[in-house]
Amino acid sequence: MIKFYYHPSPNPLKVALFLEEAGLDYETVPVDTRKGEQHAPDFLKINPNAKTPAMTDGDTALFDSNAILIYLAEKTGKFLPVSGDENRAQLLSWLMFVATGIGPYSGQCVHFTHFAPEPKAYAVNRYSFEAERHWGILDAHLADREWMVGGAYTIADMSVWGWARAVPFIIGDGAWEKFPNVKRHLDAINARPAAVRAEGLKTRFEFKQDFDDAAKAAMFPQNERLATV
Ligand SMILES: N[C@@H](CCC(=O)N[C@@H](CS)C(=O)NCC(=O)O)C(=O)O
Repeated sequence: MIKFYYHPSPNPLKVALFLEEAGLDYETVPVDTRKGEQHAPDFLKINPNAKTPAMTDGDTALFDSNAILIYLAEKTGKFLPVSGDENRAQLLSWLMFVATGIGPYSGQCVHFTHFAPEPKAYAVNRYSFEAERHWGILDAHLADREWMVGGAYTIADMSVWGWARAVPFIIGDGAWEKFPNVKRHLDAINARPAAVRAEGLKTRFEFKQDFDDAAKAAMFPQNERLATV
């Protein structure tokens, strides 16, 4: 039985979508990152990086959303072109573009725009510029195609979906006027029953909502050093 370590945020949502699309049997284990559960010793044995998502499949443990998507796609033979297919090279390129560009720049943009202390103008400018640039590349790519790669719905689309849901929070006012093709792609996936079920997972658990000092200490452990500088 697959155990899926989950928090209702962009990277875990990609994996929830795959599990639902593929109809796999799985147990959801909530990891409340605002309570610091990502730092628990038992969780660190599965993901030493102390982030969600993570997964166990029998004796196999794995972490990082895009690694999990590839693993599940290979395990099931779904949503990933076979080795040697030209579309597989394209898919891996776009998947890594989301993993190393869309995700980190969007995450840092949110951090500096919404949570960092002043002064932050330089950091906000850098990360909002890079987040917009990355979403602009995706928007242009989606302008003349329905799905990310090869005319079929794949794990590249699922990976984009995890973050696309948060675009208004990342980019701010007028986000969807800037990225209409990303919005069309998001709406198409949102309309899928598996996406509705993946989004609905959060209603099964009570995650901490307060972003109080304890939550900030759990999620931004670097701030501890500021007190001593
Ligand atoms: N590269 C990782 C990033 C994982 C990540 O940043 N997860 C966030 C949720 S989207 C998290 O668990 N944050 C809690 C923390 O930073 O303490 C992946 O794609 O899985």
